[in-house]
Amino acid sequence: MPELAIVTSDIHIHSYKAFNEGGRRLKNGIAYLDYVFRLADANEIKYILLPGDLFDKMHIMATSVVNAVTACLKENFKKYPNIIIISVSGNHDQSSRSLYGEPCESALDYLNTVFDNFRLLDRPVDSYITEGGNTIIGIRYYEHPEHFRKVLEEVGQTLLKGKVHLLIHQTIASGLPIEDTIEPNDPLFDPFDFIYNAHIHISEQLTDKMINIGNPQARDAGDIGKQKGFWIVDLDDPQATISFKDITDKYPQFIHKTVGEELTEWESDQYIIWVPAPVADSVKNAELAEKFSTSLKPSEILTNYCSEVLPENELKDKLAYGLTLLS
Ligand SMILES: [Mn+2]
Repeated sequence: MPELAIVTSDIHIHSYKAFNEGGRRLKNGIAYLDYVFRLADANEIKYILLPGDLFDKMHIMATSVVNAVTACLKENFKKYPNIIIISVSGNHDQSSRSLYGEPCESALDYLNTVFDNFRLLDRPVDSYITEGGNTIIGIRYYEHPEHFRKVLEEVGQTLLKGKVHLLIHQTIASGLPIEDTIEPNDPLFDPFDFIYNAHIHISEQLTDKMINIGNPQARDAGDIGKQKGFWIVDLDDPQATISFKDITDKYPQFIHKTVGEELTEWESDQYIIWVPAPVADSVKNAELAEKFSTSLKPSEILTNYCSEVLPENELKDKLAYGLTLLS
């Protein structure tokens, strides 16, 4: 029997004020949690690995969010008593600074306290041994790269059983103009069989044994054009089995629409960012904008272009030749 796990992170459940018609932002976050449990149960998957940012607002949590997440987990753990969530805290779960050698307050602490099947591995000594004898170990989000490296080095020196799976929450392969915490192929990762990194909202396989998990639902305009989903892995053979499940279309996506444009049925269910219609700054520009609008056919744009730039005696021949190139 393979020992399967779902790997998901950065759900960022919150009662966002924007794009929140009918309270749908919080509802969608809870719907995703429910979906993960159902999927796990239907596929005999025992473990849900969730390295952080279950929540979004860590300092003052909305009552509606605390209540909804607690009720959702209570119901699902009761319905599916074999399923276990294994987690570490992300920066969005933490309400105090996360520094080396100091405790850190996390919103996930209460879930760890309330639910036997919610295991928080914020202290690396809390490693979890699966039924099949594999080890799950975690490092919570650390604010400073050197603090993270220190803990990573310590964890790597402990003797661990079976395949060793490391859950982390750091800036790795971000592609952003900020300094990453660590390189994916750093030798400090050598002691681990597979590394699952949260925090970056782009799903990507970084090396043979490391992924950026990515977020399962669009959270903001930064998610436009990016695949959203989660991963499934066999803990006995992670490198050969890790696979991404694309659910981009399952929940609303952010889309741009021009003010005044009509919405299709699909569009009306999305998170719509309305952008102003382009305004021409003179009559001449308005005419040009109309002649070269992207809503025109290529042949129309070419005809308008040739009429604009060619002397009259050359127009007919050159335009005719140009049109043959388009077909
Ligand atoms: Mn994060």
